[in-house]
Amino acid sequence: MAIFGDRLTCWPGMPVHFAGHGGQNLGMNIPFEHARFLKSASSSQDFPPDTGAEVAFCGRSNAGKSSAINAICRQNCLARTSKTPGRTQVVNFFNLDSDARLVDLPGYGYAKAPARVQQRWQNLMESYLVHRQALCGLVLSMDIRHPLTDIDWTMIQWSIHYRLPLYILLTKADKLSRNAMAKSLTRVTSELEQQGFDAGTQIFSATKRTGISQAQAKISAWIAKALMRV
Ligand SMILES: Nc1nc2c(ncn2[C@@H]2O[C@H](COP(=O)(O)OP(=O)(O)O)[C@@H](O)[C@H]2O)c(=O)[nH]1
Ligand SMILES: [Mg+2]
Repeated sequence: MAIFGDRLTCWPGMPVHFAGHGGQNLGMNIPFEHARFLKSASSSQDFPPDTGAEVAFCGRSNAGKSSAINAICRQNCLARTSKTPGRTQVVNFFNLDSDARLVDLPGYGYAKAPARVQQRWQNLMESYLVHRQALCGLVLSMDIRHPLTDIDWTMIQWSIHYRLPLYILLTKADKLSRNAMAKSLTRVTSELEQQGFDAGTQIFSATKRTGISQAQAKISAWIAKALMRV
């Protein structure tokens, strides 16, 4: 079984903990730009200790999850991006603070992957999403040109089932005109409403740096809320 050493080529240094910057004091001022790679895990045994608060990014392969993490942290090479769908078979953890992390989950929905690879992906996702106590919110990235595929709906339903707050990024917005962008946002929002799902949705572009502050605000609010409960 090939385990892809995602993002290691980009790693500029050792993981950093920010002394004197405990999660309880994070409030809305999470130092996204200081985010550092913590570790890659190819099985649940390798996950870091299940403490503090984590926000995980999920979505189809190639939807722009890793690019979104980089843009939100205002770094170019924090999470490794790829033009080849489905290469990532690990869960990547990034420290925002000693108590707060972002997590880049492996992508789903790549048709060419052999069944055993897909099964392994599913096991890894389940071992993370079902059991992870620190998980306080799920960010679902969907290409704004192809939103709400069947597997996206599965993730949405799953987030409800496991009571995970969900937030949606409509990524690669730079690929559409303003008008088409607005139409896609309206369509997604109303389809979610019709189906009875209450998930915030926003337009996002890593390339044009659109929607970064809005996404940061959502993530910060989730983390602040989760850490106050601890
Ligand atoms: N035009 C454009 N391309 C993007 C954007 N975000 C990601 N991409 C490209 O989409 C591909 C997949 O991105 P990546 O972040 O690796 O997707 P992931 O598989 O979901 O992590 C890469 O070639 C990125 O350069 C964006 O906002 N605009
Ligand atoms: Mg990725």
